[in-house]
Amino acid sequence: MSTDRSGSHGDVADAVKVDDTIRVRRPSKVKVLLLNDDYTTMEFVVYVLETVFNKPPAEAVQIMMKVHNEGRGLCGYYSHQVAEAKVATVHAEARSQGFPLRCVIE
Ligand code: TYC
Repeated sequence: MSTDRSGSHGDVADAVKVDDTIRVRRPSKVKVLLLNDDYTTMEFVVYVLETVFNKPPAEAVQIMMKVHNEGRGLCGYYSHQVAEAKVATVHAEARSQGFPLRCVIE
């Protein structure tokens, strides 16, 4: 059985250009994490979780304590663009208050 559907005009391979470009697929959502340090106050971290990451107060305290005890904790999953903006907001607010708090995308 023939697979040549080009009619009587010869070789399909010569007539058709195949677009075999491999495109990069970035994950649609990324993790945003807070990291522990010895200087940022617990109150400020809870404030950040409530205001930047929209966490209810009890959950904000839980996440803050997890970061404090385990070194890092999940703030949420966001598009890469939103995640970058949240990290920038956290760093700007922390620096404005003199805290070294770090927030990262993973
Ligand atoms: N470890 C800090 C303290 O004892 C509190 C803290 C929690 C700091 C979470 C950063 O992401 C953090 N004051």
